[in-house]
Amino acid sequence: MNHSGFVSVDSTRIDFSRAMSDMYKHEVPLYGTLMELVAKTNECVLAASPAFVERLTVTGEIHRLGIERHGAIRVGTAQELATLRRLFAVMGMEPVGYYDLTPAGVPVHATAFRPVNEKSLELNPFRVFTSLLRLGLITDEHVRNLAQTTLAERTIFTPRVLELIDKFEQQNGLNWADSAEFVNEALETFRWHSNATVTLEQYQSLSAEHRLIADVVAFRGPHINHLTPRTLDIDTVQLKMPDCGIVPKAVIEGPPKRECPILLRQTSFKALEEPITFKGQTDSDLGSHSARFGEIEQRGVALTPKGRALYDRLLNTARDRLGEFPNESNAKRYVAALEEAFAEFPDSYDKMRKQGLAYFKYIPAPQLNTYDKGAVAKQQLEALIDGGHVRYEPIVYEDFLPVSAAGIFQSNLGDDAQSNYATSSSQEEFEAALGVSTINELKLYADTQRRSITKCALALGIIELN
Ligand code: OOG
Ligand code: NI
Repeated sequence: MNHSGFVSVDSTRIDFSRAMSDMYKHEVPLYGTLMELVAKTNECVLAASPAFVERLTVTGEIHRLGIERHGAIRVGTAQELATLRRLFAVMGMEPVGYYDLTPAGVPVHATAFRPVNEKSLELNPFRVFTSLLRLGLITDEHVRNLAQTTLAERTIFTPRVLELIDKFEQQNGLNWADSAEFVNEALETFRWHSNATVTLEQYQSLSAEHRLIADVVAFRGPHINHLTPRTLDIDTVQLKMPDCGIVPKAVIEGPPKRECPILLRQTSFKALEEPITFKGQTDSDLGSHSARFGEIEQRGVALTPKGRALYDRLLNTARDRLGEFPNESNAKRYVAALEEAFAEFPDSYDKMRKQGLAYFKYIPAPQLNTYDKGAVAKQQLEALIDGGHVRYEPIVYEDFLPVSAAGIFQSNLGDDAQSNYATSSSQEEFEAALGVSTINELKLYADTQRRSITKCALALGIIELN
């Protein structure tokens, strides 16, 4: 609590992410099983590598290991998205990044609401990948009208949460009791509803246009569709899922396995088929819908624009070589193509740093005090690193990857959900709906790196360091 009597936005986010996790584990027990497998695997990795434990301790990450890293929702209107922005702001989560999934055949564009500063990320990195359906891409006029009128009739927020958002904005904070009430009320928006707002026939026509459209339009709200814990060994978890009765998607998205992980690798279990009562039906054995799944992620170092361009080029090379979307039947070939293509990406932090491919945080080393500061003052960063007076750690990538995200969507929607949209990306349209611009994620990493260099300079008594 700060001097104004308000709780910090971080503490509201911590409470919310815990409440969301409890709700999801209760709603989707298989997700709880996945969490246990992840926790066990993480323990094994830590037990086998004290050096790794030390690194995670230095960067403060050891404390946030067991916390889910992200969840995802999909909404249907600009109004819903704009209000979600205000709701997430109460928890210190801001829209970072713009992701267009349309080129990959999924008619949405998205952002991730997440904490932006280092301290907040360390306290709780929870973020929500939030997609907005692009209704304009629905070519069938009847279906488009049905989607629009159905969405216009729903309110995905409780009246009380809207009052509390107003109060937060007016006061610039919430007290403890309001924050607790906010968490409970906000949770309602993300709850699962087994009653659809449309008839089975309407559901089928929405679904025939794209399964995602049915998922967004046919329900009272944007149910959380997955939560994602962090694993330290994604390959092992992927391999062991079937032993625990979990069916994983065919391939791990993102870069191949490496010594020094980059960006983000993700995999998920297939969405569950769940019973639904459609409008006009009296029992639940007449219909079903699949939307909810569990995902895991393993994060590596954030890449600079140069590193990202190299990543994109190598990923495209691997995909071109495969010649089709990765799936069960070509999974082995895809992994081989990825490994072959990524042999070109330097696999050491030292090389990535020297070639300007990734972002790092610089830390003054303890032996600093024994050094003659007058002499240091004239030195540059590289010399200080070589001399052991400054060390560096990779800055973890906190964002998402559009090709990977499309792969996660796709595997949970079924292969028949592939569409081709002849359209260009529309960041302006998305930001107009959101009501603000999205934050450029690359700038955040560059700022973190720059701040760490400034801190080193201060500790060393140097005016400028480059
Ligand atoms: C979101 C899929 C994207 C990720 O981790 O890349 C995502 C969705 O299925 O709604 O969560
Ligand atoms: Ni995800």
